[in-house]
Amino acid sequence: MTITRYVLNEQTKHPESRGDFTILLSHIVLGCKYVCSAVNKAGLAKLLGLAGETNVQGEEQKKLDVLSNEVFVNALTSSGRTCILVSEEDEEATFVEPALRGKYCVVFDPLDGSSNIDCGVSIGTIFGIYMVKDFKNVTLDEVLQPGKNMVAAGYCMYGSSCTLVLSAGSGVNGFTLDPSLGEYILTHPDIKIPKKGKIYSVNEGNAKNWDGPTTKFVEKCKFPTDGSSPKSLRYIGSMVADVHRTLLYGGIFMYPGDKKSPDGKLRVLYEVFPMSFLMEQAGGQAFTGKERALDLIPKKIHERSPVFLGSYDDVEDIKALYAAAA
Ligand code: AHM
Ligand code: MG
Repeated sequence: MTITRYVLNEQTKHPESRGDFTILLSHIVLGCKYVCSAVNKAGLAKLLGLAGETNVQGEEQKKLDVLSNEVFVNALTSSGRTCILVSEEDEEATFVEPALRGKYCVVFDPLDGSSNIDCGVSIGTIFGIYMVKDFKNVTLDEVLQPGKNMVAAGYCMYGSSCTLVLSAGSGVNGFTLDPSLGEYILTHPDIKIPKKGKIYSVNEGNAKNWDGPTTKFVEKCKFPTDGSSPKSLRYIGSMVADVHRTLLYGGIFMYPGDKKSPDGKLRVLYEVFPMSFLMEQAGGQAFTGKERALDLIPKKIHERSPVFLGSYDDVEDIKALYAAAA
């Protein structure tokens, strides 16, 4: 089952559908294949290292970040199915020129985990898709919407294999690129996250500045008082890889706020929302420390939020600690 056949099959379940989503997705898939090939060749093609530019968060851009952003902006605009694009790498949203406009807004991080590029650790692309009513008269408000309004979300992980995980609002499916065919094949149908996990994933180097509930939660992971075994710690520092492992093996991934960065690090629109959408679709939960992550209403396109996401029971535990501290 290739991703193309899978999406076409899904389309037949919606007789009113005119194939716009299928076309949009095929352009996203093309972008993922292109970036996958670039990532694989990066060491050889001298794509590693700095591009000499700084992005909107003041971070140095790598050549691969710049390339991936160009690839996705081109793939999405040329699909003729998008009207607004928000990329982590671009300070302003891109309003697609009127002749090429369609009904979808795409928010994306073209290459997440950039600190891992030069040492060959897994990195990925994250995307979320909103649908607008009137694409001829769009405003930025169309993307400043809660994540629960997304119609689809996904990521592609450039790791030991190239894996695309997608949800269009009815479950989560994983596809692996067969390099000999150049096609994504359905390898992980209907992914469900285990109800409880044995792994926690967080940058513990920030522990000094954590709040009470996060500190207590991690303490409980290491020194459980209910007779259960301690959890294992796994932290790659690439959200796509850390979330992918969490989705398949269960457990919890967290990027909490702390005294230095009360809003944490991860960006709401193109990191927190798509991953929270996938988690909920797989039977897990995503929480900000205050509310369900998908209920957040972003005020700015590059807004950040703390996030705790993963297995249902593990997220329940952190929610209980925040409720007790409130
Ligand atoms: P980036 O978008 O600049 O790559 O930053 C996002 C990444 C995530 O992939 C990852 O979860 C996080 O930053 C790791 O941050 P830290 O190095 O602070 O642990
Ligand atoms: Mg990122």
